[in-house]
Order: sequence, then C-alpha cells, then structure tokens
Amino acid sequence: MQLRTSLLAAAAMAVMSGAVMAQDVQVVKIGSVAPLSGAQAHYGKDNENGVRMAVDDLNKQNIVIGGKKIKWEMQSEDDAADPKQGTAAAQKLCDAKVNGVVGHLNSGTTIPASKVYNDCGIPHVTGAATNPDLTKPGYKTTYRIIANDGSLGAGLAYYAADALKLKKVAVIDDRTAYGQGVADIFERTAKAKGMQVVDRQFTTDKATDFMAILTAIKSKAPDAIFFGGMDPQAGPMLRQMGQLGMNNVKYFGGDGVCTQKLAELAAGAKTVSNVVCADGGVSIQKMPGGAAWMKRYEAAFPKQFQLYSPYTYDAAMLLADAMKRANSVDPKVYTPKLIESNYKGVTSTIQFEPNGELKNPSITLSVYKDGKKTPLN
Ligand code: ABU
Repeated sequence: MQLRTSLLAAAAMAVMSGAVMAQDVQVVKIGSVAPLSGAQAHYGKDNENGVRMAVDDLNKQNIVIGGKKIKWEMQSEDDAADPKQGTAAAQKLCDAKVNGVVGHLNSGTTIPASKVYNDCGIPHVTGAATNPDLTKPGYKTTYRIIANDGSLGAGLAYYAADALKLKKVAVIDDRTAYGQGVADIFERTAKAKGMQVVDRQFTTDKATDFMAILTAIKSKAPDAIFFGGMDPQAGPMLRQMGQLGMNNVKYFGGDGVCTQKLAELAAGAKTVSNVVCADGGVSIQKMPGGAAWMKRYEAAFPKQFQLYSPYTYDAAMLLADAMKRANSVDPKVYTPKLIESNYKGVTSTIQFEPNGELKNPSITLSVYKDGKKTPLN
C-alpha cells in the first residue's frame, strides 16, 4: 500500500513538473522581411535562409532568458521590394508582436518601414539596405550591420580614378532609393577626383531593355559605366553592352550588382569580366569563421547563396544577444542593449555608432573571373 502511494506521488510530481516545464517555455518570434517574389526573390530567399539558420542554431543552444527556456521562431514576410508592401509587412510584424525584425533588404522598403517599427517599438536590423538616409531620423529601433553607400559609392570612384586611372564615366541609376543614392555618391566623388561624368541616364527596377540609354552613352565614349541598381537589370544591361560592342567599357556597381547570380543573368556575356563591384563588408574568406559558416549554409541551402545571408544570420544573432544581456525578450527592455552591442559575429565584431550605423565598416571590391565573383582585397 505504501509502495502504491509513493508511486502515485511520484507520478503526480512528474505531471506537475511537466506542466511547469511547459509553462516555462517562451516563444520568441524573429521577423524576416525581404522580397520573396519578383525579380529580386533570389536575394530575399538568401536573406531568409540566413535568419532561418540563426533560428535553428539558437534553438540548439537551449537559451534561458528571464527564467524561461526560449523557443525561437521565424516569421517571414514578403515585401516584393516594393515600398508600400514594405510598410504593410512591417505593420503585420508589429501586429503579430514579433520580438525583433531582420530587414528589410531594399533601402526603398527599409526607410519607410523604419518609422513603422519605431512607432510600434520593435527594433529592426538590416544586413542589406545601404542608403545612408536610413539612420538619419535617429530612431532607437534602427540598426545597420553593413557599410552604407557613402563607403560603397565613394570607394568605387576612388578605385576608378586612382587605381584604374579612368577619365570619363557615365552613370545610370534605377530611380530607387538605393540606386539613385549610390549613383549620386559615385558621381559626386568621381567629379571631386577629377573624372568627367559624360552622361547620366535613368531606368527602373523593372526594366530589362537598355538599348536606348546604352546607345546614347556609347556616343559619349566613356571609359566606364557606373550602375546604381540590382542584378536583374545589371545582367541584361551587360549582355546588351556586348551586343552594342561596348566590350572595353568598365562596369561599376555597388553591392546590388555584386551577386553570385550576375554572370548567369548576363547569359555568359564577355562584358561580365569588365565588372568591378563593391559590397559592404569583408569577403566571406576573410570573415572570422566565414569558411565554416559557408560550408554549413551550402549544406542547408545548396546553391542559394547570393550576398547578404551572413549578415541576416548575424542580425538575428545580434537581437538574441541583446535579449540575453537584458535578460528579457521584451523589445521595450532589450532595445537599449542593442546600441551597446559588442557581438563577435560571422561577418565582424559588431559595434554601433550612436545613430545605429556599424562602427568601422569595411568594403570589398570584386571582379568576375570566368564568371565567378572574385574579391580583389
Ligand atoms: N544595398 C543594395 C541593395 C539593397 C538596398 O540598399 O536597396
């Protein structure tokens, strides 16, 4: 009889401790926003993969915050690279009360979305949007962990003038916040370096036919074209430059053109070997732990790597790090910890300027050798 009572008591204890354990698990949702549809979906999928990988890694760490075991989840939203859909996605994540957001990818979506996040008090970290205007409002909820277009556009102009000794450049942009902004910075710096800007042309982030603007530029005989825009335009543009016999014209672009997919989108055009592009960090090979990280990424998401996933991985990890240091997953409590970050990520040791910009950003220039992106530095 006594044995039966003890067994019953032990069973009751087990049920009770199970109930306590279940109560002690807290779900933390990390929002991920990027274009998952349309011509830029390959960048967006890569960004989402980085967040998913971080969430999977966090779940393996059995993290306890505020006395509760954390179950990490990703809520992924598609903003289609469209500013209106960007603010709608941001509002959806606010309404879902996610604990933090990684995104967005495009400056044109991230800048208006940053106000939405500020208004609802949820921090967001972008590892891709590079327009310097993003941090100008001084929102305490906005962070960038990549170099901005001030570094990218100017760095390329310096390289064109100082290393390649180019004299005449033409500039094209896609009229987006990113494309226009980085092209303006390149143009301003090129002029300051004594280069002649012989033409400025515009297109859109939907266009694929550039024959008219390239023909106009060809008549001005530039040494190089700078394109402010993304690879769905840069690829066909390079192909059409080949068709117009512009085979000796260098082609500069910021991180938006600096993808693995560029050569494929140019359909094997020889002009790809004229590309010099800049992205806002060190190359994967030089990132602390970059090679090992890339091996794991490739195993999880074969052939999907483009550009920003190491940054979106770090962005998610950075949010988790701030929550751990605050011992709270409440955005009101942990957001002030973000500005104090000193996080050793895959991409770099992440610290912030008071406005949420990355401290000591690097840029890497790359060319394409046999169609493969190859860092110069
Ligand atoms: N940084 C280039 C692509 C994203 C953007 O800033 O629009």
